[in-house]
Amino acid sequence: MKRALVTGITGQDGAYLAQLLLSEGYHVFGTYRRSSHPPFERLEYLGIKEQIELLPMDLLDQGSILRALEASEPEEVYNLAAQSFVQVSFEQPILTGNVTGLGVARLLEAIRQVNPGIRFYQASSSEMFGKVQSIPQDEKTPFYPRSPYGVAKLYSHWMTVNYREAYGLFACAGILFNHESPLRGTEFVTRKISRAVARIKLGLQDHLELGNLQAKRDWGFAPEYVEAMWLMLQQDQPGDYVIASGGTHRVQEFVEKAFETVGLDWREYVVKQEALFRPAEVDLLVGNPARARRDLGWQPKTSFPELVRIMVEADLARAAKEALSQ
Ligand code: NAP
Ligand code: G4F
Repeated sequence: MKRALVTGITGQDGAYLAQLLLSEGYHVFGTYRRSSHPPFERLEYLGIKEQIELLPMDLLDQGSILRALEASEPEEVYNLAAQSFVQVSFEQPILTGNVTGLGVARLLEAIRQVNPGIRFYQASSSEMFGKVQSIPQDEKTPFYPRSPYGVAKLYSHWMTVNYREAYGLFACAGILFNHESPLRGTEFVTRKISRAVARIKLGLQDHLELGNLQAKRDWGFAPEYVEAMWLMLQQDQPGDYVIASGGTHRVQEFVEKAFETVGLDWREYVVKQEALFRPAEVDLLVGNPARARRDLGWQPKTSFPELVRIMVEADLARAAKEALSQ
């Protein structure tokens, strides 16, 4: 039985990746942070919590990283842990740099010390392209991050490349474009929208406050994107890959489609809120996943309208339960 350690298993991607690894017959270890309330909601939603061996670990604490590696003795480590919310990175840039940037250096050092034969996946981000230097973006596009989060991800990306080149680690960076699902955090724009649409439809909420509706994102479906992470670590050689849908849509299009799904006109409910605009914005992201298609045999399957529908329907089911409990 192969052994994998997933950091950030309590997040959206961690939950879906754990599900995939279990289905591939892995012994799955996952790390969590101490919290005043249990953070395992997503693993419970997928019905897999009991099949995972959970270990306490914080990317800010080197000792806890070493202990998690020693306890799990993994062949593969997937680093999904991060302060991952761009908006918060403007408010907490130092923390974001420490967790999302330096945290990866801590983990790479620990792997080098404990077992340099471990295969390592780093969750790099299309946010590193920021003010994009070409359209579409691929593995050769120069980076120009526009947020403390993007800058931190760029540091951890290059550390991953550097540990591969300097020490021969089997280290891969997946440069993933935005991927969403019913398990997306409610602070990210797609889930904020799908949740609000469902709650408005059922009379639990009367409006939705949003910032920049003109930004364009390349949105895909998260369960498909974690397959690409796994595929990267199954190759003969390590490498870096752009994972994207290849399409791009304005935030406003997501809003329109989501309200359309429940037969409402978005203009009657959406309120523009200046405070939700970012100090520096990423205006346009659209990725070219040709290398992943060629080398990994990976390609996206879920279309943009399907993604919106999946998310709104899941939130309608949640809102119906909420309405019943009131
Ligand atoms: P997410 O839902 O925000 O999950 C982040 C995970 O990191 C959570 O499990 C969180 O734990 C954990 N974490 C936060 N700070 C930590 C710390 N100091 N030590 C240890 N764990 C910590 O993010 P996601 O959407 O699943 O994304 C997974 C990874 O891919 C992240 O690195 C993200 O930056 C990157 N990424 C995401 C996308 C996307 O569109 N989703 C695109 C590109 C890259 P708690 O549950 O305790 O908060
Ligand atoms: O959903 P978002 O917060 O995602 P963002 O900033 O693109 O970051 C996500 O994708 C990255 C990959 O490119 C990941 F690395 C990162 O971890 C995260 O998963 O915002 C999307 C867009 C932005 O342009 C934002 O300004 O939506 C715009 N937006 C407009 N109103 C809003 C809102 N974003 C949020 N979160 N909340 C709003 O009310």
